[in-house]
Amino acid sequence: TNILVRREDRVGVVQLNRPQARNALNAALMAELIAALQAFDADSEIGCIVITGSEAAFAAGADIKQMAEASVIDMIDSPFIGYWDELRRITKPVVAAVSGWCLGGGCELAMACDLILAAESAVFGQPEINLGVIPGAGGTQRLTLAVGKALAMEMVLNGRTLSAEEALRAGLINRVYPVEVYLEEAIRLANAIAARAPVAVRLAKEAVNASFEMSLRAGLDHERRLFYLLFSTDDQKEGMDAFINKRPAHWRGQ
Ligand code: DAK
Repeated sequence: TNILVRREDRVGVVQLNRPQARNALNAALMAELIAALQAFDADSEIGCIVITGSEAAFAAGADIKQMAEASVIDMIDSPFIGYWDELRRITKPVVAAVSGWCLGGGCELAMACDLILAAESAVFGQPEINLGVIPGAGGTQRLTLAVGKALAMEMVLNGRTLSAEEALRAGLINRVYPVEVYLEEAIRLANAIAARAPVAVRLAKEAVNASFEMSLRAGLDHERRLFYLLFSTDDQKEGMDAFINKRPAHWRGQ
């Protein structure tokens, strides 16, 4: 009831759908979102996933009304936390298509995706400081890695927001489009990724994400092992044969 799910060729599209609350991420929405992402992740017809919101809001953060009276134990015991861990376990690429407000947990959700495409109307921020708290799902970590300490400090300490153009310049997002076409463009990009060799795409995502969590030495070793692993796939033989024989490759995902 809190999301809409559809397919566009080989792309699974999940639309956050709590317009009355600017798509605030309550536990029910997060449960539905994770279930939809896991279903697409397990579906061999799907090669890439898009998460989007409405034109007015991608998501205005975690649901403040649901959190307001919580104790520390309520927060620790809440299934809400676990849903964010599940997000990191999705193996297929996920594209965030962002328009309007993208704040707090909404910005953290977008940053947990692999690519972010935005409408010109998008506004990114971590305004938790205005509520007497700090970001809790990556807003001090992924944001800092993406935009650097100077800008991250202004956003986290003082609630500074970024327009889509500023976010693009800061390296937070991939591309900006007019609001009329941002979702179409996100689905187009997702379909282009979905048309590529499926196993290589998943391992490529894993390797890039590993760079955030490993030393350079360990990351290079990890990358090399994944590279070797791909020589056990039919798609590696197909891709290289197709190049040599000047023909398009036909990927089988095996
Ligand atoms: N939660 C609950 N309701 C929200 C909401 C939110 N985050 N944002 C908006 N709403 C509700 C409003 O209360 C209002 O409801 P009614 O009064 O109509 O019942 C309705 O949506 C429309 O909002 P506005 O009237 O305020 O609409 P405007 O267009 O004037 O303003 C706005 C839109 C997005 C600028 C404004 O609503 C706003 O500032 N919203 C709050 C933004 C915010 O502070 N976000 C950060 C929330 S804290 C964690 C994971 C995640 C998190 C933490 C930990 N772990 C895994 C540990 C995340 C924390 C957060 O995101």
